[in-house]
Amino acid sequence: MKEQLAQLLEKNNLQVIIITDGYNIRHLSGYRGHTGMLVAYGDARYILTDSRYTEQVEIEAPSFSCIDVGREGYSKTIAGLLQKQKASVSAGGLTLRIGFENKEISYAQYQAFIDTFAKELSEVQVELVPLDDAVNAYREVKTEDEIAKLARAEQIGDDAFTEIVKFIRDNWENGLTEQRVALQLEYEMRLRGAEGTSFDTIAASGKNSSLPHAMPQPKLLADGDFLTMDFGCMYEGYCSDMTRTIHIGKKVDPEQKKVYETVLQAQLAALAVVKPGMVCSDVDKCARDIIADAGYGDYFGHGLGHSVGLFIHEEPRFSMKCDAVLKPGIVITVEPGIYLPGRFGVRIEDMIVITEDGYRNLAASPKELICV
Ligand SMILES: [Mn+2]
Repeated sequence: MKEQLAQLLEKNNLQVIIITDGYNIRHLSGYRGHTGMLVAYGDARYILTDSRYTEQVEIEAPSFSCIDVGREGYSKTIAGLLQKQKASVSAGGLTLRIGFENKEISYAQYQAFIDTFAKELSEVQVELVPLDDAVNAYREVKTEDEIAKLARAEQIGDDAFTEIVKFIRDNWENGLTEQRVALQLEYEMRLRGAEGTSFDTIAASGKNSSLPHAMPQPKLLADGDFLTMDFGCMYEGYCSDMTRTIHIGKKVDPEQKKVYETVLQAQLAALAVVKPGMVCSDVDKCARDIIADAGYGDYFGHGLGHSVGLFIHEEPRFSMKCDAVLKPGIVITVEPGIYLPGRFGVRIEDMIVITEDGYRNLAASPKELICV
């Protein structure tokens, strides 16, 4: 199959493409530094960066030529490269169509492109062409190698969860804060080879658990609390994501039990319909209907899930408005929740990979309610 950059140039009828999104640069070239731009035209492939990263580019993206933009800056360096390209297109009286990542670059950077190209390439017509999601689309279906890294990242999360349950069981009665739980989770993941977290770790107990994206507080875990832990790590640049809600103390009140069971049934029902060909919004609806039927429809506001890869939130998503169709190789979360304001919340999340005939769950941690 043709190289993705060549496809992007051809499909979008571009003479030049400028990639500014760090994850897309990594995907297309291998370069992991987040400072730089990728520029491609014809057979030319460049990574532009500054002196801090030039050696890294040579190691990670050996098939690209590295240019240190130095004091000249990005726009002028690109204009300099395009002088050659200009000669070949202007002969035919064409417009130089330059694809750029309109959803990613800043207004200031866009303005710098416009001004610099107008000045430095004044003899040709330059057209900046927004790429929208054209590059991201290539990241939706993961390769075997990417799936292996995502699976390893999720496994590190599973192992950290096993450890954290023991840690909480042994320590909560002597005083354990949400912040301490978050720290311990991160420590356990790092200990197992994680490069870092894939997002800010959530450890939310009692009333705080009704906030889907709560920040860990110096609040002590208390008897009767639900504790929601949503966490993930980076492994070789790939993210993991999982959530488990456990109960502090042995006495679960009937409504806590009902909410937990409803979220679990919603998650299992969604998983049961997941396979290639399913429309994402239909999978979301499957979980949402169960939560609504139990009377909690107003308390599940977010989407059912999101894809995961180099970045923690990718497309497609399990949401009411996503009409994408599932394909083998998509790695996506399934994470219904119910959040009762001022009271408590529950979320259960697995990360799965779509296979030829269904899915494989990359998370292995138990989902029956754990009471510590
Ligand atoms: Mn998630």
